[in-house]
Amino acid sequence: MKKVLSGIQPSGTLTIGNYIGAIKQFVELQHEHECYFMVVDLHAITVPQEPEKLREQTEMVAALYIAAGIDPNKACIFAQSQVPEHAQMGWMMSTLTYMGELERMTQFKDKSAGKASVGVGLFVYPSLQAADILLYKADLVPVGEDQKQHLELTRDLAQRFNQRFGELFTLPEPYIHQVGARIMSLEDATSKMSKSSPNPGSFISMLDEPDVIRKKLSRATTDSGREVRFAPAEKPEISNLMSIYSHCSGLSLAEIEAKYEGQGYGAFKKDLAEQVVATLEPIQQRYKEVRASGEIHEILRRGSEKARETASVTLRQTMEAMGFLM
Ligand code: ATP
Ligand code: LTN
Repeated sequence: MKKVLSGIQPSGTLTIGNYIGAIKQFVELQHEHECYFMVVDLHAITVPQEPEKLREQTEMVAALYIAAGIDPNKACIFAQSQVPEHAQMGWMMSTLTYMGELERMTQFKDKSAGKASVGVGLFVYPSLQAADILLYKADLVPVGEDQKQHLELTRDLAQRFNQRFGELFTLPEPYIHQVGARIMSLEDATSKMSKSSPNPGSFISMLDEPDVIRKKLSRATTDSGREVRFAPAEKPEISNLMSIYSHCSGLSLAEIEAKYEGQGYGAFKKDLAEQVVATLEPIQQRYKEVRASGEIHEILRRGSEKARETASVTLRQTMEAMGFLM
């Protein structure tokens, strides 16, 4: 059975981009693979977080995993900080990473741009991500397009380790959907939809009320013209909305084009809003039930116990190979 691992930062309320780019794949993969899905709270603090909010958001991400259909009895759901091996392995990986490699990371460049002071944690973020993946010797890592570069670094580090200290790590493969791997902002189709954007009109949160979803989508920018056609270079805004439509409805892009032929953007956007509402409403309902059940802490505790069984063995193998006293 192949091993699957991924994580989402508790840095805000998850967006439909996180759902389409990541969680939807998690749900599909859990049936035939050994899965580990983390809430990467150690990664979230690479930009300032308020302590109370961080706690709340960590529980929220875990509850959204379950509400979206991840079964905690099938997949291991845990918070990264509750498995201390991640921080330890992160240090090992940072000593194998070159400054130049981290300087080239576009996520670092984007998140540090224009900031007066940038934390060191944001810079070494990808080394910790490599540690997350290698601790479980994961084969597949379901992520959105923006994470491809971090996955390439993870493979390079695994290979570097194996060459220097002996074969230990599996080289993980990114698992990225063709459509919807990069959902763009509703206000600016040149930037990625992001949960930590200060501008709520730019994203649809997984917990937005139906009327908020309708309003945000009716205001979403669309390129001039009226033809509903998938052409990302030429019509980035409508193509982005079509990707969301396709994921929520199950229709292919060609089927959507045929359905709205000659109808203009108005009808399309209205139906899109209903598709998104129909996708998120049942998740929101289950989310309320999961939060009310008070079971999240126990699920995360069990998850971290199970994760540590694997992570502690790999950390030991790693440290032994590197020459630490055992
Ligand atoms: P932040 O804005 O706090 O940096 P984010 O919204 O970009 O966060 P992450 O926690 O960094 O989300 O990402 C979690 C997962 O969701 C990753 O696999 C990432 O690739 C995916 N993802 C995030 N945003 C999008 C998007 N707009 N389209 C597709 N996938 C996305
Ligand atoms: N960097 C990822 C989050 C992340 C992750 C991981 C994803 C941290 N560790 C391990 C896959 C596997 C992001 O989404 N920004």
